[in-house]
Amino acid sequence: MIPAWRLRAAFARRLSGMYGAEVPAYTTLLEVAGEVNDEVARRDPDAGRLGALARVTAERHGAIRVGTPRELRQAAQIFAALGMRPVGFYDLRDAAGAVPVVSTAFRPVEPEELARNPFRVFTSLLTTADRRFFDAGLQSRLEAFLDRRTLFPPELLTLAERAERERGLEPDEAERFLTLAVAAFELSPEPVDRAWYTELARISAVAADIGGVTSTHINHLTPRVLDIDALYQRMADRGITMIDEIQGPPRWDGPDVLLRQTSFRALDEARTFREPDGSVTTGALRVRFGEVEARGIALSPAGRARYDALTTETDRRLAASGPGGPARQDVARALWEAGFPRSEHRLAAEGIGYFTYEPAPTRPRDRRRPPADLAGLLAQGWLTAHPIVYEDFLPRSAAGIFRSNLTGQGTRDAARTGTPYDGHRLSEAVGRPVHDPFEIYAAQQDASLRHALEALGADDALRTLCPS
Ligand code: OOG
Ligand code: NI
Repeated sequence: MIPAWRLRAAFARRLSGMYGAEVPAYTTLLEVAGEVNDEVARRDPDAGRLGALARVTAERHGAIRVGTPRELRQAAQIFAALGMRPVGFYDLRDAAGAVPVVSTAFRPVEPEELARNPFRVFTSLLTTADRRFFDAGLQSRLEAFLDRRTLFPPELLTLAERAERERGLEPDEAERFLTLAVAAFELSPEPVDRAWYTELARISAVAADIGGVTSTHINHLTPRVLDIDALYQRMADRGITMIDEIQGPPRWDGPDVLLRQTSFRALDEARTFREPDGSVTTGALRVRFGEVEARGIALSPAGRARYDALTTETDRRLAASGPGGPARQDVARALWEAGFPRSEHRLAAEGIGYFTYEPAPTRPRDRRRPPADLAGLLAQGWLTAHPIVYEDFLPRSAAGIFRSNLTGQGTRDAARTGTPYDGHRLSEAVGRPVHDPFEIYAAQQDASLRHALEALGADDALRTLCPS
């Protein structure tokens, strides 16, 4: 029996092989990411602090987009076979350069599963009922088109159900499952209906990418790198233009938190089109791109609020200084130096970041009793804190990644109201609970803290820090 995590690791590997064969710039990205990771591992004895090098080297995320709740449920079934569950709700319809989708990310949830292989897939659902984008007539033609297509063959879904039920597959079934699953995310050679695709592209390139064709595809695959600034420079040296900025927190000498990402734009790929007169022609579409990311420490809601406030203040200062002013990174760095905890220790003590806790190996041996607050427990050497890696995404960065790959602004009627969507409604669409990422990190942190305090016999701290 091949367990879910081996299926997941094999799926990520095969998808990466397929993508590299079809998108050469992705192969360059992997080479450069590998070089940079090896260099960081050689120079920095702490390189493995946010994930063992073996995990980081194999680590990827991908992204897909689907059109209907039915398709989303089927995708969820395939990911369930791989031990991946929906986590987080992202609404990208309101961000600058809005796109008509709501999203979640399928990923492993348990720490041991993440350590084995953390493969995740950012998955977006087209919001066909959103009147800001689609009028009633277009909505019904779009939904009719989507209802007629089959993204995932029945055999694939049957194998996925079995894999989920039995927590794995026999080797020959696993082979069949993986072959079908990778094929379902390849770019289809099927001719694209020119008139239909163009009609949707006038509204949004994302709407056309999802609803203008009869299949789905992985639109990017993202390796993880330990020094994203070095990678950015080296890609430029190799002649591959990345988007203007690295998204997310600035580079600074405090702790790495959340997620920093950058991408190269989608490149022209030859496609066949069916023209309105019925003839088949060749042309090009830009739908697949490449991205790379550096991951940092997961932040608590308080930490996230601090991050959001710093981002807003960075925007405000940049807007105030106008064109030709300082670079975003420099403005952000100055603000971070003044307004964000500069050490892991302070991130933990202030409840800004998530950590797992253990009794310190060299804790005080005198008769002192452990204090009842986290700052004291850390400062006096009772506990050690190990950072929990951020395993999720950032809506603003995601919108930036979408936007950088759109041609044209599209059209959106801001005067109309959108269909309300939240994590709960998305759970109904997926047919499975969409997990709250904060709850996952907090549960891991709290369990480790309780365990550590019990081992120390720190009763006062247990009562204040772990009330049950
Ligand atoms: C997904 C974009 C979001 C990320 O890393 O934030 C994303 C898409 O383009 O479909 O992958
Ligand atoms: Ni991405």
